[in-house]
Amino acid sequence: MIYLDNAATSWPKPEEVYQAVDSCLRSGCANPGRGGHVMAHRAGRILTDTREALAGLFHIHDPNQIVFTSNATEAINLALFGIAQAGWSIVTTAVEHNAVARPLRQLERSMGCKVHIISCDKQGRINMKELKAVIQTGVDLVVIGHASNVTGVIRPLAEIGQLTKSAGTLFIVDSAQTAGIEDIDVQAMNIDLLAFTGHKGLLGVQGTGGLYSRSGIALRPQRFGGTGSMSESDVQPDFLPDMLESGTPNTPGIAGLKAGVEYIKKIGLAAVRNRERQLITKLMAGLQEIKGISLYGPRLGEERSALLSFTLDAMDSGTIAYLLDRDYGIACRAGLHCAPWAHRSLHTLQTGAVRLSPGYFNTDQDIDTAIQAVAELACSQRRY
Ligand code: ALA
Repeated sequence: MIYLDNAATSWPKPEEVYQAVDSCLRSGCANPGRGGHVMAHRAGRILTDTREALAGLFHIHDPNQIVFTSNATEAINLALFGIAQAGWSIVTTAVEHNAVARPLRQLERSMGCKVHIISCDKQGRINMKELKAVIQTGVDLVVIGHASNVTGVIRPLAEIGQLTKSAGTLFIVDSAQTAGIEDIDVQAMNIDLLAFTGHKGLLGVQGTGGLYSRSGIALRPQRFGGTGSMSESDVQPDFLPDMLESGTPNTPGIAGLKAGVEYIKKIGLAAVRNRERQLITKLMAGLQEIKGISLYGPRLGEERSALLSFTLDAMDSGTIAYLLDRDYGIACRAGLHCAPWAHRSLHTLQTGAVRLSPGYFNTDQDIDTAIQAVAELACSQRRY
């Protein structure tokens, strides 16, 4: 199998991740914070160490400002529903994933919030003039993805964070496509809330993720219950991380996440990113020579994350993905990628697109094979 669906979930994982999950389950997976015995302490240590590893990666001073969630979607929900007040003005962009779009639509319905959607160009780049002007009108919150899961465009977080900081606006970042690949510095970028997932660039397993909130931001819990702390009280603790982490956590998954973060730190974020950039550049260069192909997102030579979406003239995107899988053993994702706003901006809402997303472990040969496969499908497309 040639796996080119890393934007959906990364695969394979480093050997260390498999071993960490296995070892946790076999020898250390008691309930963290819910017992005085050595195995419970060992499990608690896994959570603490993982928080510290993540804090180092994102330049977070206090690891307890990170709470674990089951994915980026849960983290974004916790951030938005935990902070928004009735009637708030919220700004986002026209290429966001449904993980942002749907909670915002719900906030419009349930809390009368007003959502302003900033336009993007054909590459998916934000209209920064419009964003600046809207922020200056005095909005409450800006929420954007670091990179689009459809176009691969990377957003200028530092510049946006400067605008929100100057205006006193809260800034939430969805880093689902970038954590573990792009540099993220919550201090330098003035990020107030950072949602991340564990199973993509961080090379961990599904069911892991988290939310960082800047010290001083009081999020309303969206889930209440046991935390292992203050068990004498039937009132939710008011301190982090316990306040937002009720219920037994995914300790084996978090052990895998720690191993993934440590692996990335060992290789170096820049080395991971550079390798992924090489692969996506090679893929783009090859695909753009194919007659009848339309490529979306930044052009060759422009910065993009390691994914690209394309369509072939007169060939359904689902059929392309099916044939890539069946005839060439290539795994990719076709359709709308849970991002109808992005496809509306690209005018691919009716057709969808095929997305190829290499990861750190892909080889040059994988990319050559993918280019050849798409070229053959393009030649044969009249048959379908
Ligand atoms: N959000 C993931 C994707 O884009 C699942 O495929």
